Amino acid sequence: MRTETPAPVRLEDYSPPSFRIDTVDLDIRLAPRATRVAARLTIRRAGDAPADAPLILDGDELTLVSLALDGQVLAADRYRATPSRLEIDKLPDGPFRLDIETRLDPDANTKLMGLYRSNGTYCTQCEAEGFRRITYFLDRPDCLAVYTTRIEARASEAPLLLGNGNPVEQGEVPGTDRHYAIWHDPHPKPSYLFALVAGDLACVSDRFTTAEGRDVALNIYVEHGNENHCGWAMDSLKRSMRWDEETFGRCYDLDVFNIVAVSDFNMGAMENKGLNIFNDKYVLADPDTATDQDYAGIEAVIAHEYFHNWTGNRITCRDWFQLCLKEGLTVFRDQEFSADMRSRAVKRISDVRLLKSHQFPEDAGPLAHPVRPRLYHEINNFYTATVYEKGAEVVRMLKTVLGAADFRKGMDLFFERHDGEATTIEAFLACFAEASGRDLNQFALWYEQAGTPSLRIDSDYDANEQRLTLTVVQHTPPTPKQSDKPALHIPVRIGLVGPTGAKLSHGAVTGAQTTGDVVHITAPKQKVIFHDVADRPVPSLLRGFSAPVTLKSDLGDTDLLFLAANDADAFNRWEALQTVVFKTLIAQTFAGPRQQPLEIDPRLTAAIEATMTDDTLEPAFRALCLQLPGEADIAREIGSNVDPEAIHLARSQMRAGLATALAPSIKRIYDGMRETAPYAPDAAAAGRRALKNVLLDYLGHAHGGEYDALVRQQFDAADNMTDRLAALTVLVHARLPGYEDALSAFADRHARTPLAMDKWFMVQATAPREETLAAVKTLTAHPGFSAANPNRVRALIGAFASGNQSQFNRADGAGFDFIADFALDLDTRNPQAAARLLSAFRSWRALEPGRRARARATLERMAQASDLSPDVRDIVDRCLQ
Ligand code: B3K
Ligand code: ZN
Repeated sequence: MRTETPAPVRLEDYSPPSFRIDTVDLDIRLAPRATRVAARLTIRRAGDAPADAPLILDGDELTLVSLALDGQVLAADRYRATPSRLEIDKLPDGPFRLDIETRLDPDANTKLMGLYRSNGTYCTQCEAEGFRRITYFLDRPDCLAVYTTRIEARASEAPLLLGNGNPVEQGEVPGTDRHYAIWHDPHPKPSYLFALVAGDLACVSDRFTTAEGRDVALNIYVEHGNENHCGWAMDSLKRSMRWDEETFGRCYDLDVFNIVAVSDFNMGAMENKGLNIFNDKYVLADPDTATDQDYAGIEAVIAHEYFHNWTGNRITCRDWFQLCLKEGLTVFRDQEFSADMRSRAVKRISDVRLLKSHQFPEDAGPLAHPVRPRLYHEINNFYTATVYEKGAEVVRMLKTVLGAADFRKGMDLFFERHDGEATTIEAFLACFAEASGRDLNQFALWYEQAGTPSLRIDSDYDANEQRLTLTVVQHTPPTPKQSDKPALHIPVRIGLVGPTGAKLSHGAVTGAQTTGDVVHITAPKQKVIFHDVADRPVPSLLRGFSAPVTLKSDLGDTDLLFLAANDADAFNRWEALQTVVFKTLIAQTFAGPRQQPLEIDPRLTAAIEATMTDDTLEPAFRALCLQLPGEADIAREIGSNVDPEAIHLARSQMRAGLATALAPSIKRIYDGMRETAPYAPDAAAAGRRALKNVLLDYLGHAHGGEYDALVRQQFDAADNMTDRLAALTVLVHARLPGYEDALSAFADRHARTPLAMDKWFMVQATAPREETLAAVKTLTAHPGFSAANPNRVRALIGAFASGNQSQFNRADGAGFDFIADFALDLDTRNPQAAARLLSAFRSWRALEPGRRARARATLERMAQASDLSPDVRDIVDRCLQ
């Protein structure tokens, strides 16, 4: 019997709360199985609320111990309490004081929401709706209160007691083995930003003086023994703090900033006010256990959470539909930070790759939703690539539309006008409209319409008239609950490249508004004319990926390869080459396995070789150009009737073909990228390793096995995880001689470092081979694996489901069944993690009929299961809709 689907929450039903909670005083007495939470709330009725409206507080699996109003115990007939709700009638207008005592069992909390223990450390996660698992509350983001938190625990069990804000007092509890600390956060905040940590942790400290002259203590807390692995995170934090001052004029606003790394955490990190809690994956790094990608990830996530202090915390969301107000904007800010710290072009290409591989498939499948959704069943399922990554693209477009100066004016106005408030996308956009004097009504549709718009651009050059005419057609495909969609305001950056490869100038542009090189496309179909163009140009369209659309143009391979070699816009050089590579891969996929060896257009091979050997280009950029699109990317471009096995074969053949054809130059560049200096995580050194390792992947897959020993040699000699893991991946995925020994050697070396062992699980789970499913099943019994730890689940099970297209989508359906069964079991303990795992099914409708039928059967089987969590129910139902 299937479980009931609860009623959805709708944006149009928003109404402000009937009561205000001004202050929250918490007294939390920690014990592993019986924690006691005494909450004292100062409440008053909202000015416009009806006098007889009851107070309805949210709860989730709570046990009420006692309840008092203004110091008087409340009679049982004055309230109704269930684990999920506390309702009190006949309350005065106030202000009045409510004392609520609840009892919790942190050890039994396997959902990792609310208060729980990770490796003996008490910690919390309250976003989105976890505070209601600690005490009854108006657990909604528009209820802002000032919090004071007293935390008490056994001194031996938890010598460290951390809360939000600034420390006020600490001491012993006389006559007991317990101690306490009091924290006060002067900034009103919503309950989702509440946090506490208590445990026995090591601390790494530093200081930062803000531009306003505030001296801030910075602390990073980690498990004992990890103190030496926090240097990069601390460095990233200080750089983030300075950058936000310089770029957005935003200073930190408390005397302490604490970061705690825990090993059991459902996501990357959490921006709780003054007390950020992190998945240890985004804090701990040393060259032996973390890759360059990990270093970059730490820098980005530390920055992201820090930037939330202004975009999210000081200005928060009115309701959860406005999630992109804080997430899209903060992702945009962290992307800009990383671009300034590293190479802007490389960062942009990496971000667009991520957007296309994660967000585009989401937008094209049954889980598609607008950047600002209008309806949800389970808010935790809306922390998506659409809200985060597409949300960031919309903010970037806003900057492109307005120009940097007006964008900054709009941001300043937003900070000035809404500081201390819980607000909306409309209020955000109004600041930019006002600061720039522009009408943003059409632009606002980006927040409302789901689906990736397609843009078709055909060009026609008239030599007599010296005119280039671009015919631009836009269309946004239908998505669940949205069929017809009006035209969007799409900013398209365009440059004209002349026959020599140099910029070609032009006169007036008619048929569209322009600002600088940005052409504003606003109608379903537009003819844009560039006048006074002296030579036939090759148009470089959508430079820098100025809008999140799928672009199709009439540029042929000759023009694309010309752009790949000459475009002044690095993003478009990469994109042009990718477009030709995609065409080859797709043609090969449809040609079928018999066409072997694959015919690669010699002009493409030459272009790839030219990029690889051009040492005027950054190595990191060359690495990105050489990396073939992933199998899921090829599937996305094909769009329907996808055969993942054929895609895998086509991609393997192309890699082997290029490797064999270019082996001597690949080997020469590989040798040139070998490092003699000790490991450093900076962008330049990481770029050289990236190029070297993409070349190693080619060599390891060249016909004839000539380079097998080289791969093994790199594995044995590596003095850092980036090089070691790259070599291990080639050894295992290509099944080169000695791959099993290499796996054992890796496991021996890293057995005591779970984050390094995650890479060992991941390499095996992503091997594109028939045997992988059985291997993954066996690995679930490995002592280093634990289904209770989200990082382990992601490394083994998540990597198989989302990172191994040919094996998850096996023709016999066994991949689907394995993931479904694993998720159903996980759902009984950690619904959020289970729901996230099931997002691997988001593209099932695009599969060829046989696999599609298997996927449907598996989803239908899940839908029939009883006792599904709301999280999993929501994903399964939407996948099937
Ligand atoms: N705001 C958190 C994410 C919370 C997810 C809740 N299911 C981390 C971040 O985006 O910075
Ligand atoms: Zn965020």
